[in-house]
Amino acid sequence: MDKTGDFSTDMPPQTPKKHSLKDTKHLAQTAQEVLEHNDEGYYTVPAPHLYPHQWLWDSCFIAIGMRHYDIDRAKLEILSILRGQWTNGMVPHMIFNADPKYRRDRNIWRSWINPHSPDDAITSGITQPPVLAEAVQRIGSSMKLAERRSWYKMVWPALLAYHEWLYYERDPHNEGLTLQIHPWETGLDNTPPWMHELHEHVLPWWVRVLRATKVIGLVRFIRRDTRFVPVDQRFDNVEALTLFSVQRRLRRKSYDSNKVLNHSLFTVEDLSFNCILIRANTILQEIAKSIREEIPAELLERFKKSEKALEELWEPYAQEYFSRNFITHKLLKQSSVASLMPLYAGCITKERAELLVKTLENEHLFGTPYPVPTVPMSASTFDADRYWQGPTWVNMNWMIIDGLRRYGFKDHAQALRETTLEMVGNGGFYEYFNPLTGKPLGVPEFSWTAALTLDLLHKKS
Ligand code: 9WN
Repeated sequence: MDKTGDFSTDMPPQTPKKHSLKDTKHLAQTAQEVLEHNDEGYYTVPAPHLYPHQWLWDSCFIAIGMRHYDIDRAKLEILSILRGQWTNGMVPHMIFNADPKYRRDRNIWRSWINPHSPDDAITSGITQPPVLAEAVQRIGSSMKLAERRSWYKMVWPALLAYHEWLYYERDPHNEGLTLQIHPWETGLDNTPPWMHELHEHVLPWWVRVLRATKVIGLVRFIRRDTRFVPVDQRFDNVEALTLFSVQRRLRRKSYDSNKVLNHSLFTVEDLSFNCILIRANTILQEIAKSIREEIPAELLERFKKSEKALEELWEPYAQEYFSRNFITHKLLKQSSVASLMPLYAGCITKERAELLVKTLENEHLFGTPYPVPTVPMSASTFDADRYWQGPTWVNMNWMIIDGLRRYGFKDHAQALRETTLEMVGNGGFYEYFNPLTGKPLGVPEFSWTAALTLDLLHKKS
């Protein structure tokens, strides 16, 4: 256990301090300009240069912001994700730009080797956190009733097929928790529990050999990300190479889950992913109700089971939820922001939610000056500048704010909303931020930072 903070008192969560915000109109206007600049016509890239393709959860967050100024364009953002849906229901984490100059990127995945991949889009072979239902509903909530219903009806078959795929393909033992086969599926790429598993189970021999030499340092010259972002803000080279070797293994198995699961210890029931799925299940049921659609009883049973199974991820000694290795069933006790995501899932008790809120207040854990750090401060893996190993990301804040609100922690939600807006207002629409200083990190003009800022600005205090 790498956590030492004290949050086990019986005191109720305290009212957090507030921050003031100036010139919100200007912030909203520049956020919209970022989104317009990154707009490819029918989908939006996460950021110019570094991310020239479409990503699943990015587009969902982008649509949530866009609906405030162009509802039709927000709908199109979702429909453009669905053009990549596989015939088995999977919604891929990336759809590649068709420009000939990105041939190399498309060839890395070669989605066409799987018979379920679509004919007219080249995609990755894995998924990403299922924020799709959330985006569909947020767009719907900005519409009048009749229009909303026809929107829901339009996307319903795709949404249902996606949730069916998530359960029938990714919960093969009917445990209630879906498994993920690559950290890219969680969207939290180098998050400590996954990096721990990577070092334990999948470091290839040739990467070990390279690691022992100076040659490993040269890897940064073949990486795209380090052309745009300082190397100390990204994966280390060993991890980056290993992730590509894991991706190649998935490709060799044609992205067929049965084959992938054979002899692989690198499969995790990821806490954050499953919390997002639990929330999406609730929303799916609300959408179904409003258009009088039936969710198959067997699937509904699976939804219920997920909420119960989440409790298996609670570790009473650490007082924390963790991800779990799918094969060994061992909890992965490396702390990360995922431990707060049960707030977003919405199915834990209010008492449990209070315990999590105390970790948000604790300055040794998640209560940094610019919260929420993606790794708590007291963890040995905390690195304030490195990608998902410390920096604050606006999408995680957005989901935590939403969870806090639904649990009735209105002041905490409001305070986090304000520090998030202040951080972006001071630093710009960057990919992530140093949680201690608010310094902007990663690439500028990052679409979901802009989109979710717009959304937070629209929320009433
Ligand atoms: C790999 C696009 C994506 C985000 C992820 C983020 C990063 C990709 C990368 O960028 O992942 O999918 O190149 O590292 O970790 O959350 O969706 O913005």
